[in-house]
Amino acid sequence: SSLHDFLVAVPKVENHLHVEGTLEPAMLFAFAARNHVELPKEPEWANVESLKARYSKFTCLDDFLRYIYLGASVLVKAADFEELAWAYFVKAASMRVRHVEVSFDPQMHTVRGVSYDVIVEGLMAAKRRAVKQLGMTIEYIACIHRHLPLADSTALVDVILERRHLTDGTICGVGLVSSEKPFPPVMFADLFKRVAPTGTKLTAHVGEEVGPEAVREALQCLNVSRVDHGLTAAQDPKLLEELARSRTLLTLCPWSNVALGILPELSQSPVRRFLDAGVRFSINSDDPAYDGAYLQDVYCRVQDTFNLTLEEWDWIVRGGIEGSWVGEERMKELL
Ligand code: ES4
Ligand code: ZN
Repeated sequence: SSLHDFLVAVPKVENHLHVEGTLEPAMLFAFAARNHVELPKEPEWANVESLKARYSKFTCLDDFLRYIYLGASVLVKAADFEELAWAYFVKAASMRVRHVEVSFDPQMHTVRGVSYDVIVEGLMAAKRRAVKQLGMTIEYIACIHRHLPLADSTALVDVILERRHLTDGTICGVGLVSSEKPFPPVMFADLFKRVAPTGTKLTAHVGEEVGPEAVREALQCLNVSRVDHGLTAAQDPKLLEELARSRTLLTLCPWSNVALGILPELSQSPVRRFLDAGVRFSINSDDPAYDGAYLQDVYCRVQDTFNLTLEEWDWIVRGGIEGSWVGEERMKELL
């Protein structure tokens, strides 16, 4: 369409991107070899092509999570995290992404003996390079894993607070990720209350597989200022009204929803409903190496499916910028 050139050229922000979700199979196998990490023996792990073929058949969030966990097992040294994040930043810059809010999953690595400090060392090195060499801005969001014992998440928050990473610019926000189904937001209310006084930004993955009640619960019990996915909010007109009134950003990942089997096809994404309700949302890639689409692809697929107008895209791109966690000066540059 005529908007294709615009969607390539427009400066972008990405509010919802997991650094572990940018691990391409080729890099996965290379890291496994150099770190002597054993991968599963199943035939789907034979090579890049067989693994990619399996990624194209995810059946649900938990099915995907099994693969991102296995993939992450090859990340061992600070240099691995640096190389992973740097490769993504280079790709993002080529898609005219000017600012990224990068989620990372400390517990995905600490559970297998990689220290929090090693992860952060690598990620911060990549950030310094991207700021200097690519002129991007980057903020990190540390995500708590809902499926692990609460004591494990408490220990993570202890370390983050001890390092003063929420106040020294290392980490900008705290999020909540992994299996949504048996782990309601209220379970993490006390933990979120502990980090809130630092002024850190708060978000949570909700309404991806669970209904609008999970979105309400995250807003009420966790006091999040943003909602990751929030897909099922579309089922609740009153909630949509509240989200529109409070200008809460939903970080939609429409292609991820299709890739994980949460939506049968892209046309089922409630993009139109959110636009009509005046809800602020952005379009994001989530886990592009696993979902098979980077931000530029997602923008184009959404356009091919919904044929949005320039005004509608302006609302979406502007929403991501105005809902982003950057200072006033940087926001003016991005707008
Ligand atoms: C996720 Cl733990 C984790 N990592 C990456 N993407 C996710 N989506 C939901 N949970
Ligand atoms: Zn996500």
